[in-house]
Amino acid sequence: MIKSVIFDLDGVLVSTDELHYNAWKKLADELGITEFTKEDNEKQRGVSRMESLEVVLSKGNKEYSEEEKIALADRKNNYYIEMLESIDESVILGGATETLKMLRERGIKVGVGSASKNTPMILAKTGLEKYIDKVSCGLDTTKSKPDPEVFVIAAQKLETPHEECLVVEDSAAGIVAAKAAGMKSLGVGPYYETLKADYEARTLKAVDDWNIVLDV
Ligand code: B16
Ligand code: MG
Repeated sequence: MIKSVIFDLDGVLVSTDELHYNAWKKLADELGITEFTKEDNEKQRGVSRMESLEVVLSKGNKEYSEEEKIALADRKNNYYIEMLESIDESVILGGATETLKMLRERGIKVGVGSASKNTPMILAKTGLEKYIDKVSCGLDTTKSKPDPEVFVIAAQKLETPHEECLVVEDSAAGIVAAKAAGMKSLGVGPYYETLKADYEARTLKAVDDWNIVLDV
């Protein structure tokens, strides 16, 4: 039986992907990269900030040093944080709050396992933090998904054996990471049918039977 559920953040509990896109687009425009599109933004789903920067730079033809790349990623993050200042509960995805409340009522622990270093700010701004027991995010990790590190740290904090953890993810890299950690997975989001998760649903609201997913 599942004792802890570990949620990815962006694309699962909240929809901040549009803000990420706008911040990267602003940086791309400043660098004279006009080819960066929403389609490229899909490749940034669930991947780290530095890997996301590479997606943007691959659309231009200039080489940057490591130092310059760090400065560019910082610049984008400042734009993103500025945008995060004005978010509220309206960015919470359908069914997320209800699902977190339902898990609480069932006595199941709730964790977050996200690549984002801005996780604490997003959880505070949306008010979701009151439903979360433990957070593992980009501030805790040295490796990004598909490495299982972020979920392994979440399970440690939740004090739950891996086989009793369920990971909820919207990215293929996240599902690979969950499997590598020996955890069950639920794939959601626009690509849920292609993620190869143990269970799948378009959104958290669309999960048919939580008893099956939670192995009750
Ligand atoms: P930050 P998740 C991921 O969040 C985003 O999907 C991805 O687009 C972003 O690059 C990554 O966080 C890092 O975010 O720049 O805020 O540290 O899906 O893992 O919750
Ligand atoms: Mg995600």
